[in-house]
Amino acid sequence: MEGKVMRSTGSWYDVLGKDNKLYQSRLRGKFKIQGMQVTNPIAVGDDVIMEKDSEEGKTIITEILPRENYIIRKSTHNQKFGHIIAANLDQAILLATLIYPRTSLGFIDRFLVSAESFRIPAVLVFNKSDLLDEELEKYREDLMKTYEKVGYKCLSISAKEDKGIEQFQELLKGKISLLSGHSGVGKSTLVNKIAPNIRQKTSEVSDFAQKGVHTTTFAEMFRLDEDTFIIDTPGIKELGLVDIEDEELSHYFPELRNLIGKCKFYNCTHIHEPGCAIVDALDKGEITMSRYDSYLSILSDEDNRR
Ligand SMILES: Nc1nc2c(ncn2[C@@H]2O[C@H](COP(=O)(O)OP(=O)(O)O)[C@@H](O)[C@H]2O)c(=O)[nH]1
Ligand SMILES: [Mg+2]
Ligand SMILES: [Zn+2]
Repeated sequence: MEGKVMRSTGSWYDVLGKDNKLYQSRLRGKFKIQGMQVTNPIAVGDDVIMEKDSEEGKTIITEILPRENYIIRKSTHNQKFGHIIAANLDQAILLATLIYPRTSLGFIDRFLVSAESFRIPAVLVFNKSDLLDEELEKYREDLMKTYEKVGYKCLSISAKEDKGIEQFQELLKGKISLLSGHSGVGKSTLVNKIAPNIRQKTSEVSDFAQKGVHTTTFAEMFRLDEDTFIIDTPGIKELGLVDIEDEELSHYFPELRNLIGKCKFYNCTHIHEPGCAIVDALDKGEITMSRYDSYLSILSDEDNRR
């Protein structure tokens, strides 16, 4: 029978069968995925084939179906190995806030670059609209325009005051979505609102201000209705930029990608070369400065690309 991995606890997996039943499953013997060195052979979101185990209600996973995409991070223990966070995503949603806490544009752009590199459509959802004064509201509108122009879907909501929740649910409908964002932006509050049966612990603002608190928790997928799933990744602060070469980076900014063939030099880094189409567009105001700043910042920051 075919099923979808909802949760992993190391050696056991919760797999939702095509019969709508949840099975506790484990892998048969050694399981090797070709061409990849990973610490976990199976991740949340994987579609698998399983057989009945001798024990009632338990199954054995015999096969992983090909992945459409996946998010992988370098293992914290062994840099040679990757850890797959989730597979087969329809979209990656970044929940951001402009205040309390403030999500930086650099962080947003890194998230978008990651999603591009994994070939997963990204969506920006700005929460806590109830906290914005007129000036911040205007700033939020400008930001949304910037990102929409580049091609990202954006939404403004207030999980607390029930604003934009229907649009958010519309966004999720029929899809598998990863929900990401800094601690404190309201992920749990939002999930509780749209799926009260899941019930997530929300933290007070003072809790997330503590730095250096390291929590390792597994990604988990929740079913919101028949064909709508949301993946929560507690403890995962950012998707991470894995193995992106300098020359590749501009490909992961859609507005830069469009101009790449137009620079005078084929190996243009878009920093100081004459006849650079990207710097030209920047001068003309066709590219937003903060986006270009993020490009330069990621380029100069080796550590953030592993
Ligand atoms: N004012 C306001 N506060 C919110 C909103 N959404 C969540 N919060 C608060 O932000 C804090 C952190 O929320 P939580 O859901 O735990 O964030 P998480 O760390 O992303 O899961 C809690 O005190 C929530 O009540 C919102 O839309 N407006
Ligand atoms: Mg939370
Ligand atoms: Zn250039």
